[in-house]
Amino acid sequence: MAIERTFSIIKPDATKRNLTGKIIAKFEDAGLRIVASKRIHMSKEQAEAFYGVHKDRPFFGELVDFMISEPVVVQVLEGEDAIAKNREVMGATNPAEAAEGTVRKDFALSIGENSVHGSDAPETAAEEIKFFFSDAELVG
Ligand code: DAT
Ligand code: MG
Repeated sequence: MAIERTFSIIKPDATKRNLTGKIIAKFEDAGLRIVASKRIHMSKEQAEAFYGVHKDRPFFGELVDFMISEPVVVQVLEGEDAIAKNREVMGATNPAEAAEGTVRKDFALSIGENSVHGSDAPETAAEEIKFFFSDAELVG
């Protein structure tokens, strides 16, 4: 296993309920290190571009509106096998199917308002990190 970097978003439902620290604790407890972090309010254009892969799905409009409804915390997480590890810490997309102790099991409100985003593969991790961070902002 190699040291990887992955991209994470703490979503509006979680920032609104003041859960940022509790979610970061789960990342850190799993051995993921935060090498970049900022709180932003995404524009509609950013949200549409970031989730462009889902543009033809029926929930796209709802997803974009949700992502711009409140601030989010965008982060880069680093560690052994970070992409898969983060997906494990997050839990299944649908909180009803998420394993015990995962972020989504503990905090998500619904399949849409599911508290966190995480990259799903090395290529998407690289693209998503670049979308929000310059190289100078990544401090390992
Ligand atoms: P994940 O966030 O687990 O990678 P995904 O990439 O399939 O899941 O979908 C991206 C986001 O879109 C997901 O976090 C929440 C929203 N979404 C997915 N399926 C949905 C559905 N059936 N209804 C409403 N929102 C959905
Ligand atoms: Mg996804």
